[in-house]
Amino acid sequence: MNYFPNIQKINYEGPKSANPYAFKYYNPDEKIGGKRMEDYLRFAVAYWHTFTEDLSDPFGAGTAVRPWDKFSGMDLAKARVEAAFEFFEKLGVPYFCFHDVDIAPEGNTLRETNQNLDTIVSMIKDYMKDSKTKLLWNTANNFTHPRFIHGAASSNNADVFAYAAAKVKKGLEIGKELGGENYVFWGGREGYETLLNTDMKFELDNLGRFFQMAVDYAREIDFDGQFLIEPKPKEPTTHQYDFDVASGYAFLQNYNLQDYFKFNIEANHATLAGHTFEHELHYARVNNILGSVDANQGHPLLGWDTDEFPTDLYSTTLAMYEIIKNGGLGRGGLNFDAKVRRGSFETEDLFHAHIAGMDSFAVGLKVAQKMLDDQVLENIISDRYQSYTKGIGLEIAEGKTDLGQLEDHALDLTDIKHQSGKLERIKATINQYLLTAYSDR
Ligand code: XUL
Ligand code: CO
Repeated sequence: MNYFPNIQKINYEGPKSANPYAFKYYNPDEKIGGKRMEDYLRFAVAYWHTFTEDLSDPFGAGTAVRPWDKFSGMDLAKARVEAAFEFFEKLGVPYFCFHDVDIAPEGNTLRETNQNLDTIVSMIKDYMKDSKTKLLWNTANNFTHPRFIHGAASSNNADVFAYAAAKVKKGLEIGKELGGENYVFWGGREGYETLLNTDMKFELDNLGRFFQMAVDYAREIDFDGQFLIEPKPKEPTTHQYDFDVASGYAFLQNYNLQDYFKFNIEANHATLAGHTFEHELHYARVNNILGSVDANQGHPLLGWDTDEFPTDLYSTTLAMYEIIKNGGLGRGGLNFDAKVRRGSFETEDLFHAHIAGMDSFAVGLKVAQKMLDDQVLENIISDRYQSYTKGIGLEIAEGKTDLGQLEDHALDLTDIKHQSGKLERIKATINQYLLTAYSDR
């Protein structure tokens, strides 16, 4: 069956193309920094936003018009698989991601749910044989169903802890079956609403035990996907335990799990935490725990997770700067955890949205690489810290000083010289790089 009959394969046509169904900047075979763009960016389509999402919001019903809407139950799940692989093929995307509930309907028992999953997973596996699109990661949805009302691994109810653990067990088996490169934990309900009825220490200990069991089971079944924690500070719970990368890293270290996990960093989650996207990427990079990225953007005027497709070139440039400095994302990728707006309800909008996102990150990659080649920020930063390259500064940096020695240095200091941070000049330079990266065409 042909779900997108009016759309042919999306090709690169260059910045002057007026064809809405062409890439203007994403050129998979173009080499940037010695690597093919496709291999650098490792884009993934998020099953939930592209094939399951109906675009409903808290005030209104879904608006999405999708050619698979006429089906229901397992027929719908199968139609979505067919549509998904046609979409991947036409977009030429190397990866996809899903939650268990995205690909198959839940049954009355977990046993039934797992049977549904088995049917769809074997169908996906068949489709993957003839497709270049691979599984970037899968995950268990331990947040939507009402059973997770008080959390999953952090629930006060032991039956729910067991249910969530069983779903992760199945998820790891599916990840292994489909050759998933990573396995994600986003703790949707792993947090709390009020301390008035919460034993935080016990919930955190349980969360630690839960992750340890997942690590042990992956080892038992020989699943070698990279484990990723996806931090988010709030929504749906008021206080999420994995608030941001720094708090997630502290948690992992507390429970001796730091060797088994990296982080899946989502732009909109970063801004919800009061950080920039690049802050989270940078923090993870310098601690060697940058695993993968959920590529989207929030709305600057709205304080929740709007999951918009990334189109802000300034942000994609600074994000790609971090990713290049990280030496790429390894087994990770750029997953479009992004949904079209409620008003963009036509099927074709799914293509426009992904083209926009892929082009935006391609621009980011190219501009960031040029800036790195010219050592723009590196020179600014090394100049800014030059006081640590000689004299007392060098001794501090080499760990050779103590408070007494520093007091000797400081007691009679009267003339401390500063240099300007030059932020405006730096931003003007970045604008120049952004505007000239394609001027040679
Ligand atoms: C929710 C979110 C999830 C995770 C996977 O904000 O980002 O879709 O990416 O569970
Ligand atoms: Co996400």
